[in-house]
Order: sequence, then C-alpha cells, then structure tokens
Amino acid sequence: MEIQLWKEILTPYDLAVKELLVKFNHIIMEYRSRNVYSPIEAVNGRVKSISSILEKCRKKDIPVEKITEQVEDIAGIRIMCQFVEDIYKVADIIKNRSDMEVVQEKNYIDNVKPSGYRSYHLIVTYNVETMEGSKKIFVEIQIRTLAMNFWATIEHSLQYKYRYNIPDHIRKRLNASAEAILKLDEEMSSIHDEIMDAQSSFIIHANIVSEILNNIQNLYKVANKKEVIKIQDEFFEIYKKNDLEQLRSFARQLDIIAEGYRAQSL
Ligand code: 0O2
Repeated sequence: MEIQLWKEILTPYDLAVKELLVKFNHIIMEYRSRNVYSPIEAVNGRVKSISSILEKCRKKDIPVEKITEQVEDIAGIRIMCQFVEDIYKVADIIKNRSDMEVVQEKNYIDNVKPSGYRSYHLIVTYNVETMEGSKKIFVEIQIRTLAMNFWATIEHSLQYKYRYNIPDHIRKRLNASAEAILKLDEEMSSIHDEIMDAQSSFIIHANIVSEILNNIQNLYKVANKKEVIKIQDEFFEIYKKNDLEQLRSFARQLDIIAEGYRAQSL
C-alpha cells in the first residue's frame, strides 16, 4: 500500500488518540481540582506503527483491506492507576460515557496471561469527525496499575529484543518478577486507605497554602503594607507548625479580611 494511503487510513486514529488524551487528562484535572483522589494516575496513547499493523495482519491472517475492521488496536490508550481497585472504577467511568461504546472486555487481571501479563483491556468504538464525515473506529484502552505497567514495558522490550523468543532463563526471571509485582499490588491495596488519607491531606494542605498566598498577594494591592507583612509573618508561624486545622482557620480569617476590603472597594 502507498504511504499516502496509509496516512489516510491512520489519520482518524491519530485524531481519536489526541481527543481521548485530552478527555482522560481532563478527568484527572477535574478530580484534582475538587481535591478528590483521581483513579487515573496518568494516561498515554499511540497510533500503532505500520510495521506492527502489518505484523499483526500476518500473525492473524488478516487481509490488508480488512485492517480497519479487524485490527482493533490501531488506536491505543493506556491508563495507569495507583491501585488495582482503581482499574475497575476507571472501567466503570468508561462504560458510563456517552462518547464511546464498549464492545469487548478482556480481564487479564483475573485471567493472567501465561507470560505473566496483567492488565484490563476494553475495546471501544469512538466517533471522529473527518473531512469525509463522521467515522466510527475501534480504540483499545488498556488499564493497569503503575506496577503492572512497569512489568509489561520491560517484558515488551525484551520480546522485541529477542524477537518474541525470550530465552528460558530470562522467562523464568520475568515470571518471578510478575509474582513480585502481583504481591506489590496486593500490599499496596492493603494499605490503600492509609495512602489515600496521606495523599488527600497533602492535596488539601497544598490547596489551602496556595489559597492563603493568593489572598496575601491580593491584599498587598489594597491593604496597609504593615498589616499585610504582619499577616504574612503569622502565616509563616502557622505554616511551620504543619497543623492542617490551624491553617484552615487562618485561611477562613484571611477570607473575611479580604472580603472586607472587597466590600470597601465597591
Ligand atoms: P503493541 O506493540 O503494544 O501494540 P495479540 O495481540 O495477538 O496478543 P489480541 O487478542 O489482539 O492478541 O490482543 P491482546 O492479547 O488483548 O493484546 C493486545 C495488546 O496487549 C498487545 O498489543 C500488547 O500491548 C498487550 N499485551 C498482550 N499480551 C501481552 C504480554 O504478554 N506482554 C506484554 N508486554 N504486553 C501484552 P500488541 O499488538 O501485541 O503490541
């Protein structure tokens, strides 16, 4: 097939990957801006290379003209989560969206692949608008923990290096590390609540501090400089104590002061 034709085939997939990256990153941003823990830690995506598409067609006996119907992972999105529990939350988020439809689910977490590969795959259909009009295409969404991703990335590069013929002694070590990754995920899940508490109080703390500093900065423009410096010193004293409740109460007092100045300026 000519390069130009490949470009035409792959353009809608490229658009889908770009759009979906924006959408999934937006989900992360929405959670974080509400001070809520995001089940999505990070997301990346890619359009499968022409050589990988051809390799898949060869392996699965797919005629080149049937690529868009039968190769379901030309567009691929990979979502990384901190905990195994998050994977199912993300899968539910995707299932409830109106801009994509899940047509296939592969749970390689309950059904671990013989290689040791663990991940949760969804094949969805997704509409993109192109010069030729609306196109419905397949997108593969892989959802996994950071630990699963670490293992899969290393294993994938070894597969590539050894041309899908990994020597036995390396395979054994990969199996052992897959076990270790499973244990790590289980261990992390068991301290899940504690980690979540620590993370959310860190986010809350950071947001209160930035709110206070914003208020102080705004007061500089309207209030008496000496008063603002006094407020700032008070803030540093409280900040040193690292006490969330005191910071909260200071932020509230500062809000009242700032509100007073706002009212005066009207
Ligand atoms: P790439 O380079 O990531 O695009 P098949 O692809 O023939 O195995 P199927 O049914 O099309 O079979 O899909 P499957 O098994 O769900 O796998 C799809 C993708 O999951 C793979 O795409 C890999 O990204 C990943 N995957 C599946 N099994 C393994 C594994 O044992 N190790 C690693 N590291 N990744 C795996 P591609 O096209 O193989 O590769």
